[in-house]
Amino acid sequence: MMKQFFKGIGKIRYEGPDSKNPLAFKHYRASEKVGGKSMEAHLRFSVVFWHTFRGTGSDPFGGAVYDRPWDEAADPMERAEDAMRAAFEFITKLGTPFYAWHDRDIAPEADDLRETNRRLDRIVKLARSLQRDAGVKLLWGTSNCFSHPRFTHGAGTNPDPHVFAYAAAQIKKAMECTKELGGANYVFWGGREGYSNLLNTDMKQEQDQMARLLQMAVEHKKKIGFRGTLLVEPKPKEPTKHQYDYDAATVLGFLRKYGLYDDFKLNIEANHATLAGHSYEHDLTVAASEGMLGSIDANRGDYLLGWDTDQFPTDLYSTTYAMMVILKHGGLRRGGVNFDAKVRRGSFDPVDLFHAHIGGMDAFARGLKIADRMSRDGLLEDFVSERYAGYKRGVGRRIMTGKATLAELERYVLKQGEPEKRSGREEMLENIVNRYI
Ligand code: XLS
Ligand code: NI
Ligand code: NI
Repeated sequence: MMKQFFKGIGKIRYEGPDSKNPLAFKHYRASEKVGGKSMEAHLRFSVVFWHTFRGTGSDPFGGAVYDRPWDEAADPMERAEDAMRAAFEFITKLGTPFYAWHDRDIAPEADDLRETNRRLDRIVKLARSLQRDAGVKLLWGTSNCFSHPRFTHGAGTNPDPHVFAYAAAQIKKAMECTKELGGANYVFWGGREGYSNLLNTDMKQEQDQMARLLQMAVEHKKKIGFRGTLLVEPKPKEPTKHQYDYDAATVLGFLRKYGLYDDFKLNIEANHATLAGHSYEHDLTVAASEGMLGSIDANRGDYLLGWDTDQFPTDLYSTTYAMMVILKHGGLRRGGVNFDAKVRRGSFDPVDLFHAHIGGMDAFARGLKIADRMSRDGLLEDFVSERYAGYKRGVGRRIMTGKATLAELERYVLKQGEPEKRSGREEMLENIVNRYI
């Protein structure tokens, strides 16, 4: 008899916007076509292993509050297997096509690396058969090089090359496991790749080290024939005071500087963008307008709190603006909408995990539909292209094609005088968006 971890909860179905059933989708219908493509193919939803199956509800003021039925066994490997089975029961009932993990979420670390890797192999084998049975795929794997005490001063940016070597070994193995499970991407989030005090830090040395680690990862990817995309996930702070991968623009500059630009794309997370003082759509636009948007971590921060609260995304403006950027730049391709989000400490029942994901999926489904309608009507696009149309002709064209000089433009102004004032029409445009929402 297979253990059941979410007893009494069946497959989550689409019941439409009028349904009052909290365990039904009101807007997300996997097979429904939006602009010629199914919602499932547009959104490529993914459940994260860490928050959903390894989260305990702990915070700086108190320990674990979730009593998860998959965490009951005495043996840590039996707990790991139970958690993996619970994950697949959950994902199958919810109906997302993808999931994502850190190495240490799926298999607990042992006393030495050899045994730790053996544990990983055992769990990867189980995951492989569960993936096959459920038809669920791995959106990305990643390595947790930030929780263990050895990474207190960073992983790739650690002043001690022995720690660097440990991170390298971990990444090697995690990338191989990701390949084994057919992962579509592999993510680098540099949890402690930053500093807390400049007095003990050689910033340039640390960034050179980080680049070396990423260069080695590119080499290893080629060596083992891993076909997924390598992604860097920017975040400005937390846990360190200052993280080197501050935001999308900073990471793009870093990748360019170190010759890594063609081998990576970005994974953009909402709450990280807002911690950096940007909106989600800002960082998505920075990445997407260069063709560097690889995937997205979907969540939401709290504007009244200054940390990474990782709440589930329910704000329709945010999901709409995000989907506008994504549709405009041709979709998520190999990426997905990955719920890097957790239920609140007080939401400790397993059913809360369903409510949270259903809400996030519905919010993105609505964002997708609204963004698709807006883009088909084209009002906003037309406004923007008209706003810059001057650069397609006359003096604007000469500027953009490199023909104009400062002297020529001086003559132009002397002849033409003052430019005409033109409103940016922000309020009108916001009202247009509201009409669709
Ligand atoms: C933490 C990050 C992390 C990455 C994966 O803030 O969002 O969860 O997505 O390491
Ligand atoms: Ni985060
Ligand atoms: Ni994330």
